[in-house]
Amino acid sequence: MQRSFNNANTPSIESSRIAVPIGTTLDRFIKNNQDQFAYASGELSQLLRDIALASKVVNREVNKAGLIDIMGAVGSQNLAGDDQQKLDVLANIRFTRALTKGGEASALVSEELDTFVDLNNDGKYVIAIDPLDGSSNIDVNVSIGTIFSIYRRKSPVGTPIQEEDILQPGSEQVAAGYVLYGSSTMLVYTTGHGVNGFTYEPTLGEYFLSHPDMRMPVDGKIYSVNEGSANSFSAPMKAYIQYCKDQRYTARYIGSLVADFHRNLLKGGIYIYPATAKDPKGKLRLIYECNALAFIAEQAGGAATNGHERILDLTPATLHQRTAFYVGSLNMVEKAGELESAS
Ligand code: FDP
Repeated sequence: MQRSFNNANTPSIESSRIAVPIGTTLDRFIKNNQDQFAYASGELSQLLRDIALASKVVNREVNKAGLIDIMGAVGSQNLAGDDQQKLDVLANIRFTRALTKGGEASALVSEELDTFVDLNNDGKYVIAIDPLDGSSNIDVNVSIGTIFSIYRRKSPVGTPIQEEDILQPGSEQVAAGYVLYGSSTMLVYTTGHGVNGFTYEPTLGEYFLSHPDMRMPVDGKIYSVNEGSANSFSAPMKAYIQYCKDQRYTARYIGSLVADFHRNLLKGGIYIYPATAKDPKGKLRLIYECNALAFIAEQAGGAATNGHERILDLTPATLHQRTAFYVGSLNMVEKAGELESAS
């Protein structure tokens, strides 16, 4: 089948494979691979380290969520209308602090903030982040995650941040990743040269390379979708679900995007959040949820679309724009797309 939905165009993932022994720390890995970055001046490396550091702090809080009074809603809602959980707020503070201190980032977009923040510095990068995704799972001890995207700013350094810096298509990402706070904590990221996963060793306080050069199986047998909304799915979407059942695929839906994505990345599968009656444009946010996972999926050999178009080709019109999201194994995403296009 044509790989029309995977335009990753990586300098051959084969050739960019790096011989790295298991036991390599994240810091060393970043340092050893710094020359792969298009503009290798060390600032992007520092941002990745800052993200890793903040994730360790958030990991600590997530792990003791049941022990102290940080669980439950804080009483306010973010712009998207979600109840803000205390851990969401805390994660937002931790990541914002870590990412703004060093001066590498000149602007920050967060799910938890109504508008973007112009950091008024000479940083070359713009960060989009969902500090704690899957917040409805916090109170029930189910895996949650952090999602991040890093872009280079377009407007000249030293001038105010412009819309063009913030509303960039996902294809402009220079790095993206996620942290999964699960049975173990993992950081998975790409800089456009394949995908690597690191597992946190809490007693040493270090991430170690555990999943070098991650590849998503081209075919999978898992479909992840909230079938409770199936009555309001489009006819092609209903047809795709029926197709999955006819193929005797396995249904697995945690309802926590990073966890569902990660499982499908490892085992092969598709995650779908389509348009529904409640969310006619889809529920997930393009800039700080879908773009990062789409970049990772493509770099691992998978694909991501909105049912019709490649996610990474979409130019956002607004900060909190939503989109339908089909992400996972290449053949599965293409099959779902074929049904959509046939309608
Ligand atoms: P949540 O509302 O818990 O924050 O990003 C939003 C998200 O979770 C995803 O993590 C998850 O996959 C999806 O929404 C779940 O939505 P439904 O409950 O509508 O299935």
